[in-house]
Amino acid sequence: MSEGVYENSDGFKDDEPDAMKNTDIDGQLYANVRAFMSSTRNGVVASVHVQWWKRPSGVAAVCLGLLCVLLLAGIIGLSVYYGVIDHHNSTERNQLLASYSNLTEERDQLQASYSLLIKERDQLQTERDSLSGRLTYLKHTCPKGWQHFESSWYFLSDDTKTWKESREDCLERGADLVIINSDEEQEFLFNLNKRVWIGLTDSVTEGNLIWVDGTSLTTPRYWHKPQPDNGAGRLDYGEEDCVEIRKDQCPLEAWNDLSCDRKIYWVCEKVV
Ligand SMILES: [Ca+2]
Ligand SMILES: [Ca+2]
Ligand SMILES: [Ca+2]
Repeated sequence: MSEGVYENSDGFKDDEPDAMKNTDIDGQLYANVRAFMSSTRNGVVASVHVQWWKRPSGVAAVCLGLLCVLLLAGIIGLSVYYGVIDHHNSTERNQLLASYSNLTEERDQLQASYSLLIKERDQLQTERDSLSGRLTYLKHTCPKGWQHFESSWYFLSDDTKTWKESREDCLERGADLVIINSDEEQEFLFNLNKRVWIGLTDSVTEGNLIWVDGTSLTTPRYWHKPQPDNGAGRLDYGEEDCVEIRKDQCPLEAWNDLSCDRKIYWVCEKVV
């Protein structure tokens, strides 16, 4: 710095004091700046102001200042960083708390629904047991005038009607003329010891015997030979299209086709 000053020393007027000419820039720079400022030699003033940073104390001040700035920037950066992190964590924590609250509410609702379903299940089981008991009771308790055999109820009439009238009576009772499904059922009906109509006819198509539920006659069948003969051509018998169980035959050979207009007893069957 002193060198720069001395390079311009020729610019000083001869009548200026020696002290001013030999000014110790390092020690008294600022004290003499005003004196230089008042000089018309601006080049000297500019040189003094440009070179102050070359002093060690100035460099140290600059470094210290930069260090302070860096430290301040670091502190600010860390503060901002942790502030952002804290804000982020706080937001996540709030979201987790909200989710936890929602899950807790849903869990409580599910528990309430589960309890309600358990209660309804218990009620349905109770109703089922009650209905099952009621059904068992009804299956073993025939209405008045009916007989229970295996899985059906049977009504034996105490008067006589044509086949068609007999079927109408059964239908009014919520049943139909009996359909025979087994040897046991055939024997049960034979043991009633009456001539009775059963639910079998070929009135629609001669020779095509069908039950009242619309099914064709297959096995078993319990004809008394040579039945069915459709009247055997005798005019006094007429057309024989309806089937009876005769009481004077063998239990498993007791069927006979008969004129549907004859009036005999009948048996209704209700499957339970
Ligand atoms: Ca039957
Ligand atoms: Ca016939
Ligand atoms: Ca016959």
